[in-house]
Amino acid sequence: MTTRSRLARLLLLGLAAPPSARAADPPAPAPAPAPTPTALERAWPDHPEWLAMLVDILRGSQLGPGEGWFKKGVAHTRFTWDATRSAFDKDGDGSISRAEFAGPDADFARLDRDRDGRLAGPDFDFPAHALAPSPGMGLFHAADRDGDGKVSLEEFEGLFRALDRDGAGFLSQDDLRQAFAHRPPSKPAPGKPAADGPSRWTLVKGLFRQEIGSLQHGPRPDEPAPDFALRTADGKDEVTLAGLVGPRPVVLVFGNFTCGPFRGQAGNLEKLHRRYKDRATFVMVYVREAHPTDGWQMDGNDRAGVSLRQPQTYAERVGVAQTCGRALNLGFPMLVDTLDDAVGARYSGMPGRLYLIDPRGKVAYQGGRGPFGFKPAELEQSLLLLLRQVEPQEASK
Ligand SMILES: [Ca+2]
Ligand SMILES: [Ca+2]
Ligand SMILES: [Ca+2]
Repeated sequence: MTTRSRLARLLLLGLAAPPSARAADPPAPAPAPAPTPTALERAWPDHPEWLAMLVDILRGSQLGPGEGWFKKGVAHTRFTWDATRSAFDKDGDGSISRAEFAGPDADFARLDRDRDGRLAGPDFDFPAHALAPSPGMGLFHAADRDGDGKVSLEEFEGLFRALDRDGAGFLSQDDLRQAFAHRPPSKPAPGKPAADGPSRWTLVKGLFRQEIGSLQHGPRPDEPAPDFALRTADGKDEVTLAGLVGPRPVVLVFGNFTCGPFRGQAGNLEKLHRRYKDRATFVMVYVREAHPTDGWQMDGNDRAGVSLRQPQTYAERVGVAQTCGRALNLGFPMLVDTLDDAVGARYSGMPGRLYLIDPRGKVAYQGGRGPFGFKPAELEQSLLLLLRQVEPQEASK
């Protein structure tokens, strides 16, 4: 709270005057030094994540990947390539062979992401951010017409028909090349916001309402995962993290309905759950809306029919969580965070984030801040390596 009140004072002073006036102000009788982004950085030399975000917002950033706290709020895992190589590479040749791994075939195959028959550094490289454009992402978004994060057969056929404009009954190379050509996003001129981008005020408000993310950075690997007690979306049960921690690792999924990129991950999350549901416990924590109509509204949400204000009561939040649950149809339980965002703030779970908790109740993997750091495949890698440690050896085959 001290940080917040200090900051509120600085902000009120800083945003009240245009930059030119601030620069020209004499030191007296002005009430306080002008809080330019540089002055803010000087006031907090340890440069916490929220400050990186605030400073970039004040400098006109529209919060793309690699800006604001996305520079700092990256994934942390116990299972880096170096740690994994030390544990498994017995002959010291710089890679892990199938025999050196010794776990189940299916696990080795999932870990060998580049499918060259061994585990090495490139298997531990992930795209710089979760929304990086690619032909596959273009195809996915064109096909997923109902926006539930999964492409059904009907949707795939619908896309085929849409692309087969002349009704030939087949698609040519050029049809697909043109439909999914990589087009770099148009960037606004330096210092100028995008024409349809959010204003600085909208972003500052979203920052301090913790809609665009939590002010804290969340627990890191080997730190105890903070316990919590939350009710399920159907209101029937109260679930504690302490009660979930046991012989099986726990996967915590933070997300909310108005975060389009989170909805787009529903298929990835459900596949992950189906693959490991007998070996790990999955639970979602429903958090504050990222893009309510009274905050940083998104056109994409309006097109998807997801337009709602920030819930003002717990019952209202539960209602939105239930709607989200029906739309995304995930096979694991959903808990709803309290209206004061107690759990989302503590875990830095807004607007979406992934955690892996080990059987001692400690964090094994903390995903990067959503949406750019939300990478189910990256969590899966840490989960597989954790399972190798915690499952009985006789399970190997
Ligand atoms: Ca080796
Ligand atoms: Ca490999
Ligand atoms: Ca769909």
